[in-house]
Amino acid sequence: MDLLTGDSLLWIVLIGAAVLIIGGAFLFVPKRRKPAPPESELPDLAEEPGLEPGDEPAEAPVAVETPTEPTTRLAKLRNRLSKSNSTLGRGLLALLSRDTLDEATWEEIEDTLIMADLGVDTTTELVDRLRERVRVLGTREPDTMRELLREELINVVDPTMDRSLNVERENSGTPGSDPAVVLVVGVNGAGKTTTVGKIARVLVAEGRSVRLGAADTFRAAAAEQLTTWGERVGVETIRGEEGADPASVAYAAVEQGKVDGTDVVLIDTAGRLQNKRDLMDELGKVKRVASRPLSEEGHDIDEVLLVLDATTGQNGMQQAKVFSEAVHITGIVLTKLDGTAKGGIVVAVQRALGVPVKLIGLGEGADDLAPFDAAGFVDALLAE
Ligand SMILES: Nc1nc2c(ncn2[C@@H]2O[C@H](COP(=O)(O)OP(=O)(O)OP(=O)(O)O)[C@@H](O)[C@H]2O)c(=O)[nH]1
Ligand SMILES: [Mg+2]
Repeated sequence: MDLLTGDSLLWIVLIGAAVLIIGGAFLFVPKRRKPAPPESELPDLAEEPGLEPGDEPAEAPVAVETPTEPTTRLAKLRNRLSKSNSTLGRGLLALLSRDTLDEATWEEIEDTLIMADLGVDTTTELVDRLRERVRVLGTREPDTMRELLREELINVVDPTMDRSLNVERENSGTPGSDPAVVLVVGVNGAGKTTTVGKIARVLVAEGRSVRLGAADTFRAAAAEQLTTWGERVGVETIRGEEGADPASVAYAAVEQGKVDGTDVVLIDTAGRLQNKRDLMDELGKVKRVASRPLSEEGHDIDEVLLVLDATTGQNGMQQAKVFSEAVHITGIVLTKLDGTAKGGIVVAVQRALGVPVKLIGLGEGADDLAPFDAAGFVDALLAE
C-alpha cells in the first residue's frame, strides 16, 4: 500500500488545516443586527418565473447576508450600464486618441458630452481641464488618455459626496422609538413604487425591519402594487381607502412603525406633475404630517428621495427644481439608466440641486437597483 506516500500525507494535513481555518473563519463572521427573514435572499425571483417565495429556502445558501451585498450591485449591473452608454464612453475615447487633437475634435468631444446630458457648463469645465492636462503631459498614448478621461469624469461626478441612505437611527427597532423615515416623491411613472419595493428588499437583506406606507391614494391599484412588493419580502404595507388623505396614511405608517419598533418606514407617494401647484403643496403637507409621530429631539423625515426617470433628460431637471422647492430633497434616485445613453444626467441633476444621486435603477427586476458610486459609474461608461 503506497497510497499514503509522504506527498499524499502532506496533502491530507494541508486540506485538513484548510478546512479548520475556513470553518473557524465562518464562526467569526460578524453577525448582522437581526437575522433576516429567508425571503430576503430571494433576489432573483423576478428573473426566474415559476419560483414562489416559499420555494427557495431549501437551496438558499445560509448566512449569505453580508453588509457588502448592496455595494456589489453596481459591479453586477455594470454591463447593463455600459451597454446603454457604450456610445458615450467609446465615442469619447475614439475622439481622444485621434492623431490630431485639433479644435474640431475638441468640439466634437464637447458635443458628445452635451448630447449625453452632462450640461453645458460642466462640459466646458471638463473639456478645459482635459485640454490643459493633455497639453502639459504632451502624450497621446491611449492608456494615458483613458486614465485622464476617467479621472476627469470621476471628478465631475464628485466622489466626495455622501451617498449613503440615511436610515440609521440609534434606537430604531425598539418599540416606542422613532423609526427612520424615507419619503419617495416624483412625477408620474418615474419609478417611485418600484424603487420603494427595491429599497425595501435591500433593507430587509441588511437585516432591518421595514414597513411601507402607501400614501398614493389616488388609485387602489397603486396601493396594491406596493403591497405586492412588500409581501415578497415579508414587509407589511399600511394603506388607506382610495381617495383618502395621503398625509394621514403616511402618518399612520410612521405611527405604526414607532409602536412596533420598526427600523425603517418607506413612504410611497402619488406621481404628481410639477406644474400642478396644489399637488406640490400637498407633498409639503405629507412630509409635515408624516413627521408628527417622531418624538426624538430634532428628528424629522430622514430622507426625501426624488425619483427621476433618466430618459426624460432636460425635463427631469425642471422637475427636480420644482420638487426641491416643495420639499427639501436629500437624495436622488435616477431610474431607467438602463434605457438611455445619457448618463451625463447624473452630473447635471446633482449640480442643479446640490444633492447627491444615491441610487440608480438599471432595470425592472426586483434587484435592479444599485447604490451609486462615482468611480464605478465612470468605469462602466468607459468599459470596452
Ligand atoms: N427599465 C427600467 N424600468 C423601470 C425602472 N424603474 C422603474 N421602471 C418601470 O417604470 C414603470 C413605472 O414604475 P412605477 O414604479 O410604477 O412608477 P411610479 O413613479 O410609481 O408611477 P406612478 O405611481 O404612476 O406615478 C414600471 O413599468 C417599472 O417597471 C428602471 O430602473 N429601469
Ligand atoms: Mg407609483
